[in-house]
This record gives sequence, C-alpha cells and structure tokens, in this order.
Amino acid sequence: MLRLFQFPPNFGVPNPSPFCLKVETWLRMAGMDYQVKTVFDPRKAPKGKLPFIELDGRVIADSEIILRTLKATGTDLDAHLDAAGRARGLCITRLCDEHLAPLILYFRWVADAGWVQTRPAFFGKLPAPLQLFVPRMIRNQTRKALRAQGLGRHTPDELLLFAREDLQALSDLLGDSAFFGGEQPCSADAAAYGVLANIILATLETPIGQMARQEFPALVAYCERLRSQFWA
Ligand SMILES: N[C@@H](CCC(=O)N[C@@H](CS)C(=O)NCC(=O)O)C(=O)O
Repeated sequence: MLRLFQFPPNFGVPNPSPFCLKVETWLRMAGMDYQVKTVFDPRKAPKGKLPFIELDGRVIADSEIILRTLKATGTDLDAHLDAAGRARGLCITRLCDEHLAPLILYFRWVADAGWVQTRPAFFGKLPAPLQLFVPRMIRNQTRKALRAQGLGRHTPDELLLFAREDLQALSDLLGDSAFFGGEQPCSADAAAYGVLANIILATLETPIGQMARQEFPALVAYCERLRSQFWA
C-alpha cells in the first residue's frame, strides 16, 4: 500500500500545501489506492519538506519525483499526450510549482494581512510557551527563503502583477477544454489544481484569491469541476 505523508487539511481545502494537494489529486485522478499519514513537522521529512511517500519499502520525497516514480510503475496520466502536449504540461507544472506556489507563500506568510490568518490556522493549537517564538521563527525562515529565491525582493503590487500574468497564461492555455490534458486530465492538472484550489477555493483571503475569483471565471469553474469530479 502506498502511504502519502502530508500536512493536515486547512483553509477549507484538502491540503494547504500546493505540493501535497498536487500528489493526492494525481492519485485520485489515477484511481490508485493510498493511505494518508498526517505529518505536522516537515523537519521529519527526508528532504525537510512535504509531501513524501512510502512505496514498497522505498521513501520518495518531492512531488515531481513522486509522480515520476508512480508513472514508472505503469500508471501514466500523460499517455494520451503527444510530445508537444507533454512539453506543454511540463511548462504548466513548472509555472505552478516554481512561480505560483512561492507567490501563494508570500501572501500567506509574509504579507501582514495573510499572516493574521495563517498564524492562528497553523499555530493556534500550539502550547502557549511555543506560541511565543515558533510562529515568528517559521515566518522569518519563510521570508528569508523567499528573498533567497528572489520573489521576496519585490513589492506586493509587483508580485500581484506576476500572479495575474500567471493566471492569465493558465486561463488562455486551458481555453474551452475541461482539463489542461484536453478531454481527460494529465499530470499538469494535478499541479494546477494544487495551486489553483489554494488560491481560489481556500477560505484564507489573499489579494491573489480575490483577483482570481473576480478576473478568471474559467479558472474558478475549472476548480469547481475538479473538486466535484475528484474530491466530492
Ligand atoms: N519541490 C518540493 C516542494 C515541497 C514544499 O515546498 N513543501 C512545503 C509545503 S508547501 C514544505 O514542506 N515546507 C516546509 C519547509 O520549507 O520548512 C515538492 O515538489 O514536493
């Protein structure tokens, strides 16, 4: 049995981590059996980040390496795509994982309006002495990581413009199709749902979420379609 190690649900979505939600959505799209193991502290993960899986005694970390490994076992959600379709899927996945996900992180952890919602949601149940320093420490680590990555050096308005461009690109690429994979989902749909559900369906209010809901009705409909098809 495949075991998926990930954060618990939060913000009204199955997982507040785009990467955990991506892997679990992929497993559901593929119809694979799995067991979820909740982890609260990512420092216990093999690479210090979630998700990771256990499969046939092997421990595999990182959403992309997990999906690549699962594909190698014979379940390929991208089998219906030609080379250009697979390349397009990879570009969509990289946009979601490497650009939109850090933008979500910024508006949750660094921007004050996000932090006043993130802090109680993630740390509200911590014992009182830990409340004093753990949330601030993790927020500072996140701020430093985003500065090192580069996006954390920009103003909120500049970041929001990046987000708008990303969402416009996703909306244009989706067009009238049900999925990024066309009539049936592909791996890029799992990556897209991981970030889009966290932007559009999450109860936490962020400027990206407000913008996405107002300006990108096709992406809102996409999230609702995937939620009812794979998460109802
Ligand atoms: N490249 C990794 C990224 C995973 C990742 O960034 N996970 C975040 C949650 S969204 C995490 O565990 N962060 C904890 C930390 O950095 O301390 C993947 O695709 O799985």
